[in-house]
Amino acid sequence: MKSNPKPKKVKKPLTIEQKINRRTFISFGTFAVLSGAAYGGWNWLKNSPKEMRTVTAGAKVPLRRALNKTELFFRNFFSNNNLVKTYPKERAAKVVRYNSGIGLQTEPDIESWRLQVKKQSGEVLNITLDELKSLPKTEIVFDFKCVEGWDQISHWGGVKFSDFIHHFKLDDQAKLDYVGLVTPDKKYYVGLDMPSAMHPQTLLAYEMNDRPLTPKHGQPLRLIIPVKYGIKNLKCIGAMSFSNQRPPDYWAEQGYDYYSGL
Ligand SMILES: Nc1nc2c(c(=O)[nH]1)N[C@H]1C(S)=C(S)[C@@H](COP(=O)(O)O)O[C@H]1N2
Ligand SMILES: [Mo]
Repeated sequence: MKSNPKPKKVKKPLTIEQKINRRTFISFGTFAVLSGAAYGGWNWLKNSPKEMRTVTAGAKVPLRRALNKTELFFRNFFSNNNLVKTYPKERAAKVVRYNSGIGLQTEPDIESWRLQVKKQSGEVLNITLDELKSLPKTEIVFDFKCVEGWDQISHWGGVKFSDFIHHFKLDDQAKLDYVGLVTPDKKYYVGLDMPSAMHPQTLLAYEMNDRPLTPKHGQPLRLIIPVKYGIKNLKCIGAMSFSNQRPPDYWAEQGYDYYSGL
């Protein structure tokens, strides 16, 4: 005998109201889950330890890790001698912007000024401006960029940093990881990774627009490092040192990126 088939459950179509309720539930559910994830992520970052206090301001360790990855990417990008764009001289600004003069309060006496080069061994070279000027002069016209948001095409002349290294037999020093530069009064200082310092467009500049540097722009000698932001282009160099540790850096101590590459 045929048994009576169980009556099939018939799904009643949802009413409009039920549909809306269901959608609302799903939206809020999704929102809640994502918010939870975001909060969790933020909390994770908040509770992550701070990096060891060194020459850079204390960032959370995961953030520093991300910054270092970014830095590595740019290092690789520039290490194969990619050149910064250059311009014809006519494009260079006649009135060059002046920005910030930390360490420039006392004008150095050009006659007695020496570039102090401190080798890791402790040996110190005292180099005169004339000695630097006797080396081949390299000029560059490029777009100088400040982190504060302005840029300007400017024209500089001086000794290529790598020529300077070879001439003064500092090649062993250039095998170290960093160069440190400081003003004579030690109030402004920067640290540079060696590949950027040895980049073919990096200059120890003593001229701007074919004339000796003015006090405001770093007389008698300044750094011009086109692969980096203005903050690294130290005006009025007093001393230079070499090391495998990051030299102190004025703006990195304030939390700016140590590398500050473009
Ligand atoms: N000694 C010294 N060098 C310095 C600075 C400074 O304050 N002191 N400021 C830097 C910054 S932030 C910029 S943008 C450039 C500006 O160079 P300029 O004044 O020749 O345009 O110099 C850099 N070199
Ligand atoms: Mo700057």
